[in-house]
Amino acid sequence: MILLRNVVVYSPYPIGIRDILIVADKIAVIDERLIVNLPHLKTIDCNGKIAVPGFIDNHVHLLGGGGEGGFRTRTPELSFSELVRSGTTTVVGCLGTDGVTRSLESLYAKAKALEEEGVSSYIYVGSYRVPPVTFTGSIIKDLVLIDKVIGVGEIAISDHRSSQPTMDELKRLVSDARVGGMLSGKAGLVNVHVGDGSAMLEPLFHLIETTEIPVTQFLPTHINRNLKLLAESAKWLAVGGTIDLTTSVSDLLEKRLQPWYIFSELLKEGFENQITFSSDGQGSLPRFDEGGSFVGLDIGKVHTLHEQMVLAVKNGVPLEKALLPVTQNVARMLKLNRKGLISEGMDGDIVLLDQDFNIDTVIAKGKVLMLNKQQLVKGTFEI
Ligand code: FWO
Ligand code: ZN
Repeated sequence: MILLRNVVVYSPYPIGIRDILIVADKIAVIDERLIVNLPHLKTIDCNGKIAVPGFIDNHVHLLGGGGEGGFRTRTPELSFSELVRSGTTTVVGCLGTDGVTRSLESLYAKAKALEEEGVSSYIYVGSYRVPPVTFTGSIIKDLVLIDKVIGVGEIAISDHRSSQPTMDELKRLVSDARVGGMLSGKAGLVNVHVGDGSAMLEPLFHLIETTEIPVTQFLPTHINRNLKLLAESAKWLAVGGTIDLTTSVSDLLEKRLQPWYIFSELLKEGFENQITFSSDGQGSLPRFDEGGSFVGLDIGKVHTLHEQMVLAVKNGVPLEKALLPVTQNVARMLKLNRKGLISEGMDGDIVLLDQDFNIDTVIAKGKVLMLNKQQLVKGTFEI
């Protein structure tokens, strides 16, 4: 049992200074002044600290990804500590371009390992390609029978590395994801990797126009990869769609493509509930020099999720708004009903930020993983 004393709570909405009692893995009580007299109570004095929901990263290559420049460019797998230090308490794992040397079975085992080590984890089935790789041969069966599976992705469109899926193939895939989601009470979300190709979001518009499938079944990602795609996404927002912005972008990337900046602009137009951030952690990212020439590959970093949220705040976005793309909006898209909110009955996933919004303390499923900037729990084989 953990008692957080005198903490400024952003649920993400500001609810004032509160005491928060966490019992086992849940937030049990939130009140102005709690008198608790129980054995085994761990009290954390939170004076001057801000409690926010643990961050949810909806697109991470848990096993590593890449390989697009040959075997040596396969990227390494994620360590548990990187998640803890990023304040990320819920993660969704995916395969990427490579659905051959990376398997769903390994992805599942990695997600299970991270869960055992202390965070919440889920996975998407599929890779870039259609028909998708699955566990059972069927997206519907995977969603219904395998707890960790909450959707499909990252399915590539408008990209030279995609499988050039036909509209009929995409229709069947999305329909399976939707029905599998309905039958299992999960989101059945389709996470769509959008490349630099000129078709941009065209296949997705076609899908929602020619089927009964709602726009909320999709989460297109990497929307901030170029200005044309970003401009095109205004239409997607206008029909009620949500867009995902990749936070593992170079500092050199121009301001107009930085997630924090896009969010601050779209906030003014009232789209704050239709934007999510994800890190693309451990995925491979092409790197360019100041002149724009390709110089190699970088690796996506999960800590960029928190960084972009903080950049939004430091550039004038209220904290309660800046938190939306990394907490509540993601939980809604993924139908994670006990995540993304500090409220009684929700999972005990809380991050304490210091006055400068640095990560100070991380609690996941009621377990303290980091306290006063000291990491308490490490991955199994980490020193
Ligand atoms: C993006 C992940 C890309 C992998 O287009 O999609 O390559 O499997 O590791 N990364 N293919 C990165 C841009 C958004 C910058 C991936 C990658
Ligand atoms: Zn991608």
